[in-house]
Amino acid sequence: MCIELRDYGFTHEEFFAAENFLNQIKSDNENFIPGRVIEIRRNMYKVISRYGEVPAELGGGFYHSLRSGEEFPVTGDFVILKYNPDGSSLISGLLPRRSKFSRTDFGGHAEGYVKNIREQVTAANFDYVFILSSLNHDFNINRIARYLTASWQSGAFPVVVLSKRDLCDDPGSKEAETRKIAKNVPVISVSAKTGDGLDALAPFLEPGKTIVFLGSSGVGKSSLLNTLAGETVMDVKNIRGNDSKGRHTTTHRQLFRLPSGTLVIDTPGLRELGLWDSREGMSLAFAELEELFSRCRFSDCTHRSEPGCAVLAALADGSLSPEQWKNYQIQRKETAFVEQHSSYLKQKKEIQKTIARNVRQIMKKET
Ligand SMILES: Nc1nc2c(ncn2[C@@H]2O[C@H](COP(=O)(O)OP(=O)(O)OP(=O)(O)O)[C@@H](O)[C@H]2O)c(=O)[nH]1
Ligand SMILES: [Mg+2]
Repeated sequence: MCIELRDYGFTHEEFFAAENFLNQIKSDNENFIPGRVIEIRRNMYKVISRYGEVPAELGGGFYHSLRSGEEFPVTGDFVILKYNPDGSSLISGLLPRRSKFSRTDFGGHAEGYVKNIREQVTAANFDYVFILSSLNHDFNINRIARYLTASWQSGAFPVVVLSKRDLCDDPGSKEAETRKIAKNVPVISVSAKTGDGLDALAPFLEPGKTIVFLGSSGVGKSSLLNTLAGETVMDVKNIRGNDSKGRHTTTHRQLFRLPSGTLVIDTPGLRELGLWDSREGMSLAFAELEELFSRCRFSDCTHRSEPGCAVLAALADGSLSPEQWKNYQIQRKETAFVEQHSSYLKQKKEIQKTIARNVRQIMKKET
């Protein structure tokens, strides 16, 4: 079997990154080939390569580079394989990611205090994030707002997909409510069951582009994938009747190629989305709100009671909703907390300080 990796989203960028990697390890061994991770179960990887789908595991050299700060590959990652035609191939390197979706892993949360919180990368190298939220009783605007921040931070473009349109009498009002918090983002309501609204997704279903489906359990991520694929590629289970919650049917992330040539990463529903490093994502998600800050009379305005406060004025004239202001404050607090408690982000800050210092030195020399 001969597969064109290009059909799996392998762009020129990744091609050159792969060449670069092979130059660095000084290998012209033709068994070193690029591939894309399409599924991970425990420690076993499934990687699509020019030889089709191959089973793979992490090579010893890769573990070595993990110690120096390299990350574990996730679904969607482009990797370098040491190809073994007779068994498991070895993943020897991870190519740079052009986007990644991260959440906070509170794994170190013990006895009431936080030991160490870490980044958990969910998926990589996608062009669009479909944030799915269902139009049934589980509709939750604050949750969409959190997903928007994390999606902007990922480096890809968010699209809000309101699912189960057939179960909602007035999808228009929910769409309008969502648009208020999802500025500059397409908001599309669809039904995977009847096919209603799916046409509006067409502009994003481009060949070679990758879309990651995110959202709580039971919102219909796998159902939408099945409908777009035209066949059942993922299991789907009924939600609970009493509270519309899902049953965590999908248990691991998987990448599929649709008949249109679009790649889709289906993910398990997240119980909660702890925001990771999200400062830039917040600035994009709340661009209009943050723009207000520059219009306050006092530069250190706390937006509580000061005269000439643009935020209070926007709240008073209705151009800023109290919910959105509350969302902003909660997310800002959470982001600050993560910044304080994560060693990675402390390092990032240190690097930023060094960069700023270097820039100042250069400026001094030039003047
Ligand atoms: N009426 C209706 N039901 C839907 C629609 N889409 C999904 N469902 C139902 O919602 C339930 C959950 O769907 P899934 O596709 O398994 O949801 P999921 O988001 O993949 O859930 P997890 O894998 O647990 O994260 C199933 O009973 C589906 O049949 C829709 O458009 N209309
Ligand atoms: Mg699913």
